[in-house]
Amino acid sequence: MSTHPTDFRSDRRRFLRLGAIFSGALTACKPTRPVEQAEPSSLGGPLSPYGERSPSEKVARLPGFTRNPEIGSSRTPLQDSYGILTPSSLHFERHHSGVPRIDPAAHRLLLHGMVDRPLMLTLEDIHRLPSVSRVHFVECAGNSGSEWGPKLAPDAQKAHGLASCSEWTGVPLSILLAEAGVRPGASWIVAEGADACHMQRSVPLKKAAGDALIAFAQNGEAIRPEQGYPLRLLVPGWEGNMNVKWLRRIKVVEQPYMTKDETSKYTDLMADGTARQFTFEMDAKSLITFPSGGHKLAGPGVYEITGLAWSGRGRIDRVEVSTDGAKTWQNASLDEPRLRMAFTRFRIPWKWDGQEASLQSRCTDETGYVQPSREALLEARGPNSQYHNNCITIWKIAADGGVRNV
Ligand SMILES: Nc1nc2c(c(=O)[nH]1)N[C@H]1C(S)=C(S)[C@@H](COP(=O)(O)O)O[C@H]1N2
Ligand SMILES: [Mo]
Repeated sequence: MSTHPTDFRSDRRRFLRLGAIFSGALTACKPTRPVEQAEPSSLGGPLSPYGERSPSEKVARLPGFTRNPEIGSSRTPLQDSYGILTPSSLHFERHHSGVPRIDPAAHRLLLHGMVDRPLMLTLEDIHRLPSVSRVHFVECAGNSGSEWGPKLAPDAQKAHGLASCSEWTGVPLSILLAEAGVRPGASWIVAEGADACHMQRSVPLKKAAGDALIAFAQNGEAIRPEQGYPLRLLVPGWEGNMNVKWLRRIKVVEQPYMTKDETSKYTDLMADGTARQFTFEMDAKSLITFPSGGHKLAGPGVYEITGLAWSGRGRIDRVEVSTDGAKTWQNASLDEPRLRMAFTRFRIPWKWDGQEASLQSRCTDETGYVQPSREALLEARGPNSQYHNNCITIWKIAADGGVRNV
């Protein structure tokens, strides 16, 4: 088995020459006419105060719930994504008690506990403080849970859609902590949401005073209600649950509070029956988004394999792709910018010969951590785990072009 990735650039040149096969088809096309156009010269639609996508576009989140539609999660259609940003309208959702309707004028953020000067802040106060914008993924610890088996989810959305990536704008929590004056002996914070479940999570003070943000904007506008309007805690690279939405309170404390959202229900149960107390960081993961489960290749020929990679520990340094069942691997090209704790888009050209094929990607982050195979992950973690699955996904291409998760 060769693990030497070959240089993809020579392949790329071959690939572009193959573009010639499309040229006949292109010249044969008729010029486009707008749909339902009465006369070629009639005016188009009016101006609008808030934009909407083309009515021809149907890509959507996939809601899943057991009893009430307020409590559950909806998944991002990763297989239909372009680039690294998730449109806010397609950002996955995970709500424990529905989306609260919050009046921004009445909302307050309380910062108290082991501090010299407790703060009670309005949104106006928060907007006056220095802020930053950063691109980060949010991923639920339960994402890719189906990949533990035995029944694998059929497509990228169902398997991995509890992950999305946005540009978040907010005030570094470090600024508020410095303003309040953290007392000696404090080493954690507890963050609390204003939804009915009052989601509470303990975060080590080092992370809270490090890169955590009190975010009020997402992709250039106010955070969507589903994502925590008007404020959410953003804990870059750490499990989704810690990114407390509808944030109303931060208490500086001396130890983790072991809240209801931190019980054994949310831990990783190991093979020997012991559980990891906390698993904060999301391990490096990658998946091919095209072609992926549910897609159907039109026929033999040239395709661009593309996908997403991310790591809770920093930047993605490398993504390798195998199209022959992990016998050989090639380095994919990585779109810039490659941001820390953010989606990175990878691409590699591929010529499908019409035979059965097995496609997979494997990423390495800047710490040198390499994404494991399913066998390696199961060996390390045992059969009891539900959370924090980051194993390699294998898409099987059938001779008829159909794509399955195997
Ligand atoms: N207040 C509050 N915060 C919350 C939750 C919640 O139910 N209530 N869900 C958590 C979970 S489990 C996840 S995975 C993320 C999901 O964030 P999103 O809905 O913006 O994708 O929010 C977290 N923050
Ligand atoms: Mo979650």
